Amino acid sequence: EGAGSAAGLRAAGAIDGGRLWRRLEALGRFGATATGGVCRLALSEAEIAARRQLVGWARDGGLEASADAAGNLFLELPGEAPELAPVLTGSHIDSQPSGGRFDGAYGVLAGLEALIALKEAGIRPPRPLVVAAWMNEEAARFAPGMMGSKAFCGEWPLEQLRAVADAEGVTVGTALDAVRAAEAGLPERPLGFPLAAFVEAHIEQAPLLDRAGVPIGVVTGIQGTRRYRVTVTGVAGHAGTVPQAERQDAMMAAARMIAALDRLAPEVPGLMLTVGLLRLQPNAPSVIPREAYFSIDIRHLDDAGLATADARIRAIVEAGAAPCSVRLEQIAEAANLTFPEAMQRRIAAAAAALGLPARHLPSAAGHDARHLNGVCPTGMIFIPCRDGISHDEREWCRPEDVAAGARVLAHVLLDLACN
Ligand code: HGY
Ligand code: MN
Ligand code: MN
Ligand code: MN
Repeated sequence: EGAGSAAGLRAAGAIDGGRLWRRLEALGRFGATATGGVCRLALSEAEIAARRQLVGWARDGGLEASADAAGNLFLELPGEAPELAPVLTGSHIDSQPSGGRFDGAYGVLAGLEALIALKEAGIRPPRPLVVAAWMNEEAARFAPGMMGSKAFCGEWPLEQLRAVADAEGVTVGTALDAVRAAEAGLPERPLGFPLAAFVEAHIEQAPLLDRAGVPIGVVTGIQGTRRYRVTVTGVAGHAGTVPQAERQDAMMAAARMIAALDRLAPEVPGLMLTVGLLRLQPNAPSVIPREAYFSIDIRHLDDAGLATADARIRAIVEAGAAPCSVRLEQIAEAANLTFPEAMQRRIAAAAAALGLPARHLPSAAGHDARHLNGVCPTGMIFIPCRDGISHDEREWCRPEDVAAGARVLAHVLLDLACN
């Protein structure tokens, strides 16, 4: 499989693991927190500065940079036959508010390293090779997440994307215009262009590879998910004077619902259920809350499990509302997906060609590859992260795994770019 595999070995051999590791550390300084993590929210000043650094590294390495109207950033190694559809790799550089320096950034920097290594090895494949840094994968500032890749794949109109606002009322459109102004010299690409294939390298964000001591994951698919927002509306009042029996306390109604959701999770085997965001209005200790707003994030490796949980969640929210009122809004839904066997085989063959142990596994976390899988042959390469910890400042990887994943990526990209 893969006409380019001899050259693929050369490309993998050209990977400079030390440079990749130093760039992961350097990118981690954009939005660095005082306690060793990263807070680099989508379209924030920190992300704009990080994008500028990526463009600088790409241009120093002889690549071309561009961006599209959805704020996706592209770094390109031109091919011998520029009219051919490119092979795309990449991930995201926006983070959770208390994230780590590997989630997302690894896939962008491993892709950059692969393209620069190819250039340095004097390898110029027929197809162009492009690295994407997708806009707003994490949904930490603007919800839902994976906005940039969703718009790129034609699943979301740009106007709708631009209208989404963050908790301060700043819209994606306003933030995108600020990024555009900061990147005035960057050529613009059309929103969405034909692709030969997409491969995303990412940390596993779960402990299977790390515990098994296996450096490469051949990702078989992505777990299904549904995301909700619940708004409970009560009546504000003085904490000391409103008799308990007369209260319409939005916090206590939300607490009843969340306690019932906590009991639901073990009743649906395989269900992952998270209430990660809770906002009270007016959020003052001596005022009975008039509004409680919270998130529900469910995941399940079986679509039927998601449907069962969905029905139970709706019943729980209704049952817990009185004497307040409640509105449940589903903001995202994505079924379980399986990546094409041919892409899985290519990744497994590349790991084997490089003498790297590999394990097939599904992704429990969501990724932009979900959307790309709808428009072109798509695959993912995992590397281990320590104890599977992610979406937390303790996220960490071994330098040898970081380099190994980039070598497999370079091999796969070249194979794809030669076909
Ligand atoms: O939530 C997710 O699964 C993704 O990592 N943002
Ligand atoms: Mn990620
Ligand atoms: Mn993430
Ligand atoms: Mn008072």
